[in-house]
Amino acid sequence: STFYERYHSLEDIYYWINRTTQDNPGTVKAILIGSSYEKRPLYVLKLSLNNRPNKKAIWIDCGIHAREWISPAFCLWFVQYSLSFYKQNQDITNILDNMDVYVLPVMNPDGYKFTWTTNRMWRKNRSGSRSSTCIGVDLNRNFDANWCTEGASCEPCSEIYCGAFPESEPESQAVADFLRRNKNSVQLYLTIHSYSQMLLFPYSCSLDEAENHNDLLEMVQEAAQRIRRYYRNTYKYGAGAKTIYLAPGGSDDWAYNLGIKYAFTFELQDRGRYGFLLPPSLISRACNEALLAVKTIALKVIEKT
Ligand code: 0X9
Ligand code: ZN
Repeated sequence: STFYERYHSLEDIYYWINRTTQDNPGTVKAILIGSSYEKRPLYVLKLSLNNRPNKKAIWIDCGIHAREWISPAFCLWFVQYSLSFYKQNQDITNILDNMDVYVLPVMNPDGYKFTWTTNRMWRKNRSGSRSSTCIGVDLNRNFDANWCTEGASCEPCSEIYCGAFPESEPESQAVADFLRRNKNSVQLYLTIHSYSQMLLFPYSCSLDEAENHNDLLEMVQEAAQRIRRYYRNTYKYGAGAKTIYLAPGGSDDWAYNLGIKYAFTFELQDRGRYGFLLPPSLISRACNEALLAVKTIALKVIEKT
């Protein structure tokens, strides 16, 4: 199997980030956007495949939840695919001619490291709190979108602990700060999770309908249709709260409210057979399906804007 068909330790991923920037000096840059609770660097790769000025951008983050290993694997896959198939594949060429892409391969490095060394099923980050001996905040409950209402917990021992206040965690704050600084260029926000095979869009923090609900629905419907056609696999799709559950404080809803009107959460393979323990032999299938969804949605954003 190739490098991209295996899961990688955090050290390997940092090494890969370094190698990828060195090998692609004109097109890939690493941007340090902050550091984790345990002081690990948070690097975003900026892919800029041609020098057209004033380009819009796509943001993709992976690894918010530590145990969802297919997610960082997808970010690596996406970068490799973009660099290899620019000028080879029409869809990715069209996308990269019109948009830069910011890729955060591991938003929660401390948690990811912990799943490799100590507890494979860890979800949250690794921050300590004054009030409890329990460790970790759910970074996808820590954003400022109906923060800590129904669907999150204010109990530090909970798997869906929202933290002491919105953006209390250095990881969520780094991402939020970066997106605030770049909100005029970023038009499409994507966050990659697993598992359950779903393509979700706002809102998850309330039962309200997003103002462009029909646009968003049409985009994920088309993506799911193409996955069914090309890979014979089924993805559910819809607004988060009605498709999966009410879950406030998520990054997608927050980015949407910031003004990034195309915001999506992808839940990759599988539907529960292996769950978070998706075997390496299924990485390529899972990533190709997600890639098809990214392409479908990105092309539609370019068409609409
Ligand atoms: O609960 C979550 O954070 C996500 N599911 S997961 O199994 N990967 O934990 C779903 C997130 C959907 N979006 C929001 N809740 N904003
Ligand atoms: Zn997740």
